[in-house]
Amino acid sequence: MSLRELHLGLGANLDDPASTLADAIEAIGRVPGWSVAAVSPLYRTRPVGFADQPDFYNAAVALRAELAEDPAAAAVEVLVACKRLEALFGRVATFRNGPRRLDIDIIAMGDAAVIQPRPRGTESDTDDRPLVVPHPSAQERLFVLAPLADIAPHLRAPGWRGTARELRDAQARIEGEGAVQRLGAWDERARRWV
Ligand code: PH2
Ligand code: MG
Ligand code: MG
Repeated sequence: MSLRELHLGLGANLDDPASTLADAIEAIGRVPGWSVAAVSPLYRTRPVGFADQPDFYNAAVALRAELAEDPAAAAVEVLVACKRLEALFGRVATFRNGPRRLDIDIIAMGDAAVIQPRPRGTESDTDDRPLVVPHPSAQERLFVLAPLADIAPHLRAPGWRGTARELRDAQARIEGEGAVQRLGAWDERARRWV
């Protein structure tokens, strides 16, 4: 086992997304061996990939997680935990980029770079893409980069063209400032965004 830095992206756009995400962060912190190091502000974001659905709420969290020594095994462990939490929060399979109660994605896992078939039962909703860490689309998604840059501005995951802050600034110019809107900061005591 080894202690790894882990950055997760959270998204939701059904029912009460802000409550779901706050409760999900609580649950993430209760995964054995994981501890939450930082929680980003909450953002309301324009849907990417499939426009005709409610706005998303997005956030990012930084964790220290006790995980397998082998990076691929560690990534699979994280994936399994994230999928279990998504199911616990009532996620049902729809279609790629479609609406969901809770999505938890691995954005980056320290200096690990992994491409690994997904274990049975954790395949994505509609296709059989492998598990890829760092997340293959993170660099092109302001809804990932904006909250991430708030908690990890200097993070530069393997293969990235720049730091989280540089990528966010570049992507904000592409998507336009209206693509994401910061709603509030995480209040550690209230365990909510305020
Ligand atoms: N997640 C997607 C597809 N599109 N758009 C926004 N704004 N936020 C998301 O979290 C999101 C999305 C697939 O996971
Ligand atoms: Mg996602
Ligand atoms: Mg996902």
